[in-house]
Amino acid sequence: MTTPSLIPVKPEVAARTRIDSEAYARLYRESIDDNEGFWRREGQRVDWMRPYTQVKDVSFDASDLHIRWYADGQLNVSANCLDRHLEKRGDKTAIIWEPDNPADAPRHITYRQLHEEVCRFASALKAQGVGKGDRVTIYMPMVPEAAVAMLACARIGAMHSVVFGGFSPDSLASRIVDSGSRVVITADEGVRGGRAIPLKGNVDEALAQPGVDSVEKVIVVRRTGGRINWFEDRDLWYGDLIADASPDCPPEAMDAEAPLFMLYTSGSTGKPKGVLHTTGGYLVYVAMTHELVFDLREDDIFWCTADVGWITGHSYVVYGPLANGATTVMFEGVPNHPDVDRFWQVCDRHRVTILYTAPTAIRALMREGDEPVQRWRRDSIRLLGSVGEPINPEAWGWYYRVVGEERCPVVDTWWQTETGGILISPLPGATDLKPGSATRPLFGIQPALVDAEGRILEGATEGNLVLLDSWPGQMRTVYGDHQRFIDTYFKTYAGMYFTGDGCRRDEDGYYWITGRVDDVINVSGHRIGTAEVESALVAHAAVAEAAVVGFPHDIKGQGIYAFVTLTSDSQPSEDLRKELVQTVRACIGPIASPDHIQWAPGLPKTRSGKIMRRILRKIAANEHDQLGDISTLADPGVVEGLVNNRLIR
Ligand code: 6R9
Repeated sequence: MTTPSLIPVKPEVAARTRIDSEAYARLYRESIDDNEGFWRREGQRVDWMRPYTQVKDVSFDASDLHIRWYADGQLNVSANCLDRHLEKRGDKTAIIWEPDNPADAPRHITYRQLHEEVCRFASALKAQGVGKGDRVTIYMPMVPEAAVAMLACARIGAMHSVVFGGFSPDSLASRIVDSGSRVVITADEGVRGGRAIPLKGNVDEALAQPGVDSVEKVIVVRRTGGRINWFEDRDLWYGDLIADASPDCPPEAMDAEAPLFMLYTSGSTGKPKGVLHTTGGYLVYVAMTHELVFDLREDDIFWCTADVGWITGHSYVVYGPLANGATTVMFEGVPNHPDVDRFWQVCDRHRVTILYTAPTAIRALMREGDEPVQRWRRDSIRLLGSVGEPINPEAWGWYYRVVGEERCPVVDTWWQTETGGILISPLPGATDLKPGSATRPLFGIQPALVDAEGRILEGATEGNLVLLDSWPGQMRTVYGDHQRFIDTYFKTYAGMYFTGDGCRRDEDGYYWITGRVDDVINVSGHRIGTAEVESALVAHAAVAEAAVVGFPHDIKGQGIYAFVTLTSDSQPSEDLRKELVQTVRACIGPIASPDHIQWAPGLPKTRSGKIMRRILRKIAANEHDQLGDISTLADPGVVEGLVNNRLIR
C-alpha cells in the first residue's frame, strides 16, 4: 500500500475549521507584516493581573542580545491553567490518568479538584520556605502529582526543573547542583512496563554525592508503597503535607519575564544546559499553538504521550492543554505493555480525540503489524500528531492509513526545547499534507535556510534552519550561563537564531527537516550530546579516547555508535564492552546506552588533532564507500582499519 505524496485538506475537516487555507495565507502575511500587532492580540489569550502595554522588545544581535515579551504585564500561570476555568469548567475533567497496569483504575481529576490540590501543595511548599525565584527539582513518574508539583511551583513563583525519571542519580545530581534546588519532589518508586523504578533511592544516591548540598527537603509521593530509606529531618510525605496544608493559596502576581521553569537539554558540547522559559510569553505561545495546531474543541480528549520530563510533556501534557481548559491524558506506561495494542486500548477506553506521539513509537508499533491496531475501534480519534524527530514517509503512511484509517489528518510538528512550542506544522483545516514534511511555519514565525556562511537561500533549496525573528515562547537564557546562550544560538549566523537542524524547502515552500547538523544525536526523540557519552566512556579507566556518532536506526531513528581506543594495558573483551555500556547507563541513563562499541586502535584525526566525525559517521552508517576526502588526516591508514572492523554490515 502506498500513501499519496500530497494529501489535500479533507472536506469534512475544512467544513468545520476556523482557519482554512485562505485564512492561513492571509493571517500568516499579516502576522509577519505587523508582527507586534499580531502578538499584541494573541497576548489576550491569557488572563493578566496587570495588563501589558509593551509587547515585543527583541534584538538577535549577539552584542546586544535581548528577548522580552509583554514585559510590563503580570500574570500567574497556575491561575491561567486552573482558577480561570473554575466558573465554567469546574466539573470538567482536567486530567485523565491512565496507570501503567490497565487492570488498575484510571483517575479523573476535575479542574476544581486539581485547583484544590495545587493550592494545598503550593501552601505546603510555602510553609517549607519556598518562594519566588527558588528552584525546585521534580523527579517524578507520570502521575498527576507531577503536574500538581509544576503548577504549585508556578503558583508561588518558584522555578521548576523537571528531570526525566529515566536519568541516573549522577545526571540528577549534576542538574540539582546546576539549578541550586532547595527542594526535590519525587515518588517512592515509578512504574513503567510492569517494572518499578527506584526514584527515591536514586534521589538519596544523588544527594549523597559530594558537592550536592543545596537541598533541604525531599518530598515523596507514595506511588507503590515499596520499601525506601527515610531521612527524618529531610524527607516529607506528599500526602501528609497536602492533608495539613491550607486550600487557600492566592496566586503570586509574576512579571511576564519572571522565570517559569528550566529544563536541561543536550547540546553539541559540554554538559546539558538549563533552558530557561519565562512566564508570559511561554504561556501565550503554548496556549496558541495547542489550540491552532490541534484545532482544539471544547469536548476534545487530548492525549500527548510524552513524559513530563521532556519539553513536549511540559507544553502539551500540562501547560498548553490546561491553559486552554482542555482534558489532558497522562499515561504512566509504555506502548508495548502489557501488549503492543496498549495505545489503541487507551484511545478507546478514554475516547481520545487527538493523539500526539513520536515517530519512534509509531515505528515500533508498525513493526507489530496492523492486527493489534485493529483489535480496537479508534473511532473517537479525529487528529494524529507527531513530534520529536523526522518521521519517515513509511511510518507517516502507516500512522495515517492504519491508525487513522485515512480519516484523520497527521500534523508533523517541528520544534525544540528551546522554542517552547511548535513552530512549523500543518494546520489540519488549512494545510495540504505531504508525508514526511512539517509543512509550513505557524503565525508569526519566520524560518529561513542559510548556507555555511549565513547567506539566506531563496526558493526550493537545502540549508541550515534558522529563525529570523523571535516569538513569545522562545527560551530566554541558559540558566546561570547567559554567554553560553548567546554563543550557542546567535553566533553561528549573525542576527539569527540557529536551530542546529538541517532542512530542505520544496517548490511549494514546504519545510522538510533532515535532522541535526551538530553533534547532537536524536535517539527515539531524545537528545543526547556526543560529548556527554564520550565523557562517560573516558571516565572508565580502560578507555584512552572515545568518539561517538549517530547512525540510522530502524526504530529509534538514530542509534549511538561509539569508537573506543583503550589504554595500552587494556585488552578488548566482551566483558569490557558490557562494562562500558554499564558505565554510560550509570553516568547518564539507559537512554544513552551505546548500541555499538567498536574497538578503535586509532581515530581519524586532522593534523591539528580534531577527530573527523564526518568519517566516523560514514563508517557507522556502513557508507564507507562515500568517505570523501581523507587526505587531510594525520594518518589516513587509520580509516581502513576501522572500515574492516566495522560492526554493522
Ligand atoms: C520538541 C522536541 C528538538 C530536535 C530538533 C529536531 C528534532 C523535533 C521534529 C524534529 C523533524 C519534527 N525534531 N520535532 N525533527 N521533524 N517534527 O522534540 O524538542 O527534545 O529539544 O528536540 O528534535 O532535530 O532540533 P527537543
